Amino acid sequence: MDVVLRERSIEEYRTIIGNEVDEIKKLAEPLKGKKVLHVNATAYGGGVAEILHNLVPLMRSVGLDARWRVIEAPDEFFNVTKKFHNTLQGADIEISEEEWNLYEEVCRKNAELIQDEELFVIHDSQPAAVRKFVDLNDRKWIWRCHIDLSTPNMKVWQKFSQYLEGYNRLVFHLEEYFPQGWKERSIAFPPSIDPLSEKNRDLDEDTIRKTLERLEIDPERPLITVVARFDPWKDLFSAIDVYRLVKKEIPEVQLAVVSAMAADDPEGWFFFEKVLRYAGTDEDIKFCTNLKGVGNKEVNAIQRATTVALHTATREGFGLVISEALYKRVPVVARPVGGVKIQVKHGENGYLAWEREDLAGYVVKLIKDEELRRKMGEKGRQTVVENFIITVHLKNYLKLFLDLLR
Ligand code: UPG
Repeated sequence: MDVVLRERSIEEYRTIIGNEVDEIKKLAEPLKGKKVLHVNATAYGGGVAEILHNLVPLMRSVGLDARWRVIEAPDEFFNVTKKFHNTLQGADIEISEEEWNLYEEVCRKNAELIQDEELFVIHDSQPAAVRKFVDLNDRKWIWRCHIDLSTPNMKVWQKFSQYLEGYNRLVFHLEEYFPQGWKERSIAFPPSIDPLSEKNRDLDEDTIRKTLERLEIDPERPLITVVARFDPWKDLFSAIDVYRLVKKEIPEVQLAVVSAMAADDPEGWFFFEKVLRYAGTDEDIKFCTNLKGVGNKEVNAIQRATTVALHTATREGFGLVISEALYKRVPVVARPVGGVKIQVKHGENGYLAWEREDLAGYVVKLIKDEELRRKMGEKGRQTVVENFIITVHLKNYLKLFLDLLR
């Protein structure tokens, strides 16, 4: 299924990056009309869909004939690919022969829908094997990995990596994710957030206040926010523990757990239930899910009303939610993992710590010190504008395409 894209113009970004817009247009000149197909597993929920909704229209706006397709697959397929997601980030679980066969079969069927593109960007593990079943060897194939691949389950990786053989380039968020034996074909650049999307653009005070009211969040009391899918690696249990430790010192504190159910994540429902049970009857923990109508605008409003953003993930390819908070001038307290490390500069725009007690200590410090929050907030905004906004990301893709089509 091709995803319907909205219109976007690179000109709209002039207010943010000034004349760099002209540089991007020039860079894209030789790529005019090139057919680029992005393929992933879901049009809704999670970081990859978030990026593609913004990036593909922007690629079109600089002249590329870019499209985005979501693979068609039954629910059982996503049970298997969630296992890939978990094992490739290090989980010790088995994938049966039957599951591998189902995976290949679904990718083979989706490969039949592939036609005459010149460049393919295949995102994450779900559609990776499509390449194996497409005979277009003179085209350029990119595998874009969104997760932390530094410590994969080797048994799964050895088998899975065979599907990557036909790719010209593997793109990771960080160099530390380059797999052994694949370094020459690998490159790294970070993903991005879109400052003009509904998730990140400026909101007026009234919209923010009304959103909080609807979600029963008190705007007068401090708010810790964690935005993360219901996924084992996000460790929402620790986020609740940190909040409880903070509450001992600051009883009026509230916690917003902003979490969506992604269409390609069957495990989400189980985690949702576990996290709810763990939170118990504490009414100051506010669950803000897509089931309650929390979409991009609401996430934006909650992030803007946040006193301190918290992120307790134990593995994180990048973590768009960190940049989303920093861009809104909200300091972030997080664990020093994967892509979080390149966004949060300890003591500058937030704090990094592993243990729950330490994380809670930093949250308390920030809640109590408005001036510190203001200073860190400014630095955070700058970090994102310089490194993690969509125009930087677009440039990196354009350079990669130019390099491959040379
Ligand atoms: N989000 C919502 N509503 C929610 C919860 C999340 O809109 O209730 C959004 C969130 O605002 C963000 C995205 O979903 O835009 C989540 O992205 P991210 O924090 O990056 O996490 P993942 O969904 O796990 O995304 C995967 C990787 C991650 C990487 C991302 C993009 O795990 O590390 O940054 O892909 O490459």
